[in-house]
Amino acid sequence: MTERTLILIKPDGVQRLLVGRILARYEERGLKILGLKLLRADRALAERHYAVHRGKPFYAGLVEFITSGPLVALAVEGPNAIAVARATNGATRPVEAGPGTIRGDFALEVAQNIVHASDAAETAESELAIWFRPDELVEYGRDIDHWVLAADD
Ligand code: IDP
Ligand code: MG
Repeated sequence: MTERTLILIKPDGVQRLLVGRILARYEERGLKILGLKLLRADRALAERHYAVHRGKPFYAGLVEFITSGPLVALAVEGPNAIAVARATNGATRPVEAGPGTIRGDFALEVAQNIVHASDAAETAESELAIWFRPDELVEYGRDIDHWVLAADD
């Protein structure tokens, strides 16, 4: 099923000059980029995004970290995009993330794990709405769609 999901390259990914290489992984997989921007999240935006984690011991540090510098937000679309993006990112704890995943290749610490991706259809919808206005998402066809998507996708 065609899905859309929200991905963030967190401030550590930007500071470590990994934006291009990380974007390439989603792009080369075939996910279609519908929205893309670099911004510095303020506290209100970070708290909305991480509302589900409020009250957890790592929450304060999480908000501090995600607001500590610019990040890259992207909206992508594709078959099973939610699961595909999370698999591309790898496990939350980098020690458990397999080689070949973004976290498995570039991260060591859970608090500096480089990327975020929505975890379910409902969170993808609400997180996309937090980070992108509807007019910031661009719908378009790609010539390669014929090669990477089934006819009924
Ligand atoms: P996810 O990013 O893989 O969906 P979540 O459980 O939703 O993982 O946690 C959100 C983020 O909070 C993680 O990506 C990670 O950066 C941070 N985090 C999760 N658990 C811990 C922890 O135990 N200590 C510090 N940071 C954590
Ligand atoms: Mg999560």
